[in-house]
Amino acid sequence: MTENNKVVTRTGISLEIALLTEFDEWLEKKGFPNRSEGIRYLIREKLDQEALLTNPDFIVVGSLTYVFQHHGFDCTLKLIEIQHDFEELIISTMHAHITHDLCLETIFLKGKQIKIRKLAESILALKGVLKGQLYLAPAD
Ligand code: NI
Repeated sequence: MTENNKVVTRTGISLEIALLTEFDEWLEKKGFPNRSEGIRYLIREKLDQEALLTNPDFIVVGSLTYVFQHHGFDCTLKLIEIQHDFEELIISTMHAHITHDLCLETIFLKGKQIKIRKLAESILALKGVLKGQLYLAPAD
């Protein structure tokens, strides 16, 4: 952390009353103690998101969670094959049998975002994978 990360400065912003009211309601709902914390959070989120979207080599951590049918489509075998193809990105995998037909799996990931997105696309496009979601965050 550089010295600049510790220095706090004040700034003022102008907002329409309606937008500020909406923002205050959001802060209340989310449990932020004050506007500064909420604004800091939103700026950080937006900057991280931009960095994620614009730099393919950005190192991220994340998880891919999906529900799949283990019967038919060779889904289980294909999932294992794909996971081995991308083994350098995978920290661990958790599997739960949620019904007789359905499984829930979460893969914990770390690596270049472009590669992780490719892995996620390969898995979510598989026949038998019913739904899924990728979550990414900066690694540092
Ligand atoms: Ni299962």
